[in-house]
Amino acid sequence: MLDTTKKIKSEERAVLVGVVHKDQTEQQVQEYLDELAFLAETAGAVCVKKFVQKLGHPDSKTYIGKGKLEEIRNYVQSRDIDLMIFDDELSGSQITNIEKGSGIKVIDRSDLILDIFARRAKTAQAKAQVELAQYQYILPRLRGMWKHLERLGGGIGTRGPGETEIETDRRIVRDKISLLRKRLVEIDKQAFTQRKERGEFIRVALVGYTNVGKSTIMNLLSKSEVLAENKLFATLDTTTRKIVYETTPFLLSDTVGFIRKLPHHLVESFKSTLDEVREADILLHIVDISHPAHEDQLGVVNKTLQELNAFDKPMLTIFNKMDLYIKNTFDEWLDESTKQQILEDLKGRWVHETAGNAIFISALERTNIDELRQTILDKGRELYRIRYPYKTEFFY
Ligand SMILES: Nc1nc2c(ncn2[C@@H]2O[C@H](COP(=O)(O)OP(=O)(O)OP(=O)(O)O)[C@@H](O)[C@H]2O)c(=O)[nH]1
Ligand SMILES: [Mg+2]
Repeated sequence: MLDTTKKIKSEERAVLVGVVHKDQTEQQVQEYLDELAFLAETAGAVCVKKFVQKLGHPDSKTYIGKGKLEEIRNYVQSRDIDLMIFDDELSGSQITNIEKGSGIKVIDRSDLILDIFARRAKTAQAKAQVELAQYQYILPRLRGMWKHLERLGGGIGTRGPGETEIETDRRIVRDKISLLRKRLVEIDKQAFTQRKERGEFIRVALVGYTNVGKSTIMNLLSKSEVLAENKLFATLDTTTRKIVYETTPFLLSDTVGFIRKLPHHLVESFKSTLDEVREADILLHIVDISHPAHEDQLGVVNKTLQELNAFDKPMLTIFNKMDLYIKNTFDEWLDESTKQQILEDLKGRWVHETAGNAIFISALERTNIDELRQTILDKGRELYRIRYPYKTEFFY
């Protein structure tokens, strides 16, 4: 009946579909599709082509217009394509209609992200969180997923045997959801007790868009070996390590990355993993300065932090991948003083926008890491002094 297992098989050939809405530019949508392609590749698919359509209003039945759907159908049928991936969220009936119109499997961005999370989840907590989000995603789409309903013909779909089966499925899904919620409450209780035992440590959390270098920085600062790779959502579970800088102990946590249009249910169900962010004393917001959309990414992260009620904490913004930025921006003809000027302007702008709380590093080339450590230490000590004035002597 219900299938929450992998949607994408390895090496499946996919086409991507994006819509330019009223308030968007074509270039923006192309960037979104680049990110969608990265997501699809992370899930094991091979992206063959991107289709874009400008639309005032998405079609209620097929999301894109009939002509576009026809064009895509002609393309996929002659080229052995397995899968169509939409950048926007689709309803259950839209998925069914597009599948009928194209003859191939259709998924949307949320579904793809859930699929990646499901593959990446290792711990019991992460698995339960992803499963919960998957069932919540499925619940309003059950009707569309019941393909055999089509055979019942028009007008009958709201009653008869199909409806009973949908109701049965809905009940099963609701039961699953409440079971998973209960399981997560239990896991949360244990995690809460563990976190309480951490006492007076200053807690620092690495946050940021996915693939910006959080785990690489975690490894650098804490000598741990968290998986860091050039794929989206390499990290799902929070890892926490104790680090001591000049006798001041900190707890440093590496957390799951954010992305634009993160399925709402996923944020909801990952709230407990993100407790580490909510309960942190200091946030290290990592930004990949070499990414063309880094400003958008920074905005997405700040918005997600607001949703988590974690935006009002002391924050240091770390602009990472400076090596790549320099490589991408400067060509060999540019003279040294112009390069310096460009770098100073860039840094000046961000130092201003973050009220002085910005730092520029390359985790890969280990540039400016000592300065980063010193800044974390200064901020940590400042907090410790405010919080435990009577104990401060111990550290100095
Ligand atoms: N050029 C360059 N690459 C970097 C730098 N820091 C990290 N990377 C690379 O960026 C990729 C992502 O790094 P991760 O540390 O896994 O990023 P993350 O933010 O933990 O990513 P997720 O856990 O997937 O959200 C890896 O291939 C790193 O080697 C840097 O300073 N320069
Ligand atoms: Mg990571």
